[in-house]
Amino acid sequence: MLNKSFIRRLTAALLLLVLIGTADREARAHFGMIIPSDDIVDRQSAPSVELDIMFAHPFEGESMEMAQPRSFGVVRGGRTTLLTETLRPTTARLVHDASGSQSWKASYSVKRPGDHIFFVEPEPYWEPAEDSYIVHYTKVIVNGFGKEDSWDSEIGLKTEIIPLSRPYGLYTGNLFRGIVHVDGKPVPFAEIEVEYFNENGNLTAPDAAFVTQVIKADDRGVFSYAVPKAGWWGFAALSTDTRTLEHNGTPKPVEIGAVIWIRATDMITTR
Ligand SMILES: [Cu+2]
Repeated sequence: MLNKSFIRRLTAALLLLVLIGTADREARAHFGMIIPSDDIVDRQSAPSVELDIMFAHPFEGESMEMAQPRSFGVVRGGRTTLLTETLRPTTARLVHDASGSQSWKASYSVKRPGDHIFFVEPEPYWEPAEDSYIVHYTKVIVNGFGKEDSWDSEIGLKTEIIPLSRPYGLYTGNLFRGIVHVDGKPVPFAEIEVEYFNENGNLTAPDAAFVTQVIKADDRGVFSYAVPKAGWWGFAALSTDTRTLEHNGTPKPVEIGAVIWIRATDMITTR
């Protein structure tokens, strides 16, 4: 027969496991994602760009439910075109998703030369593990037909990473630099989480610490990161909004993230 103290110790041990499990979940980084089918559109490639929009843990290959975004659009030549109506719901099935989560898809036909800055503003996502809402203002830049005119422009998101390195046509190993803004002003010593989109799930982190790389901006809000592998990389600069949002009648903090996705490509040996 089980005695009481054994049951008490067992309960305590189980509780501890649950707590460790929760802490582990909290530590994992969320990323708003916009992954285009290509970062460069030229005469050889298809003029239509397919964009996958989701909310996920990119390295671990797990997605979260994403409500219909508040806005989705593209800025080209200083003009904003809202494309929210073109979003189609789909189911993200990342490699470690137990079941698929709602995500979004769009296709955009690139007609004119120039830099196309795609952006998405999601609905606030309630994260019970962090007792906080999360809003990731996410962007990606696709170049059209070689005209490099505005990849470094600020498009006026609440919080935004403005690239200081051209964010396409990057080689593996390049140093990517950017500046973090909130309300149009630099954020000194901003914290930036960096994660690789482990799309096929064939990469394993040697330790949990490798999943999300963490860097800090300098006193002017400028950060840099040497990209170690070909593929898509996400940078999320995180701040706490001055506003709060109610959850079940209680005001809760809102984590705002400025997210940018870039792609690194290996050099090609022709012979
Ligand atoms: Cu999550």
